[in-house]
Amino acid sequence: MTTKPAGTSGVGPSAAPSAGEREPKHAALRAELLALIDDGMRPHQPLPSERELMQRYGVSRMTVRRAMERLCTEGRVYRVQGAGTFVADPSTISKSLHLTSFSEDIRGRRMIPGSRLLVMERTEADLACARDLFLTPGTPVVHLERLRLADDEPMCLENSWLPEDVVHGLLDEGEPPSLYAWLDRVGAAPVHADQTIRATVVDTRQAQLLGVPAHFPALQVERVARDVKGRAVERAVSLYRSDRYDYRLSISREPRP
Ligand code: 16G
Repeated sequence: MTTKPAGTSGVGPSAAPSAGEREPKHAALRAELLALIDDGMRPHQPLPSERELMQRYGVSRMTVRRAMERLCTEGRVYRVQGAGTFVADPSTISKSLHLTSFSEDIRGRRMIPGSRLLVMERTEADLACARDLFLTPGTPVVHLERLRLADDEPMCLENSWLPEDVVHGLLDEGEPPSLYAWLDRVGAAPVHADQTIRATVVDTRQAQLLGVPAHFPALQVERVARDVKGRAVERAVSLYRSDRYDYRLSISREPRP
């Protein structure tokens, strides 16, 4: 572990300017903290407090918060209100309240995201799709069903429906490695989503695809994602293996009036 005395600027050797380019301090601190975690910290072990990190690395509270925020989004640490920040369990992918893609979640865990394409077709919006995507039933939509993999291991079975007029070109181009990166490229990146999370069990087909016994417990997440213009660009139903995923929520009590 590399530290700097309090009061000096920078967070370690990684913060040193290289070839004229200077890494932002929060990015350098994030790298330092990752090294600290990978260097032998155990899941659920507390990280040093904000104040301790400020002193140890000679950085501002804002820098510590930005680095922690990033690690939280990447699922490497989790926060417990009033208790601190803890090392996440690497055998579980923790989804936070940040809008992230599957690829980002998996890369954040230093695994390689992948997909097995099961369905990619033009179809017509059924009632659920029409309701969520604000379309008239029967409007053309593109349906994707993908088995999502991390280091080639099945993690999640994902169905997405997208209005065809938002994603024209997608069917011709073929399955993108990351749907959200593709949407970003065509100016329809999701920036807001409404989600419903429920417990369920998998049926025989889902069990086979996910590599678990039939009736294995799963988390089903329904997401309606909107782009910056407020257009509903995706309705998705993601079925996560319950042994590999959890959701972490940071909640607080509203001050009484
Ligand atoms: C996430 C989204 C899913 C989206 C996918 C895109 C949830 C509950 N679902 O899995 O709606 O289609 O990411 O991932 O988070 P990609 O960009 O890697 O294809």
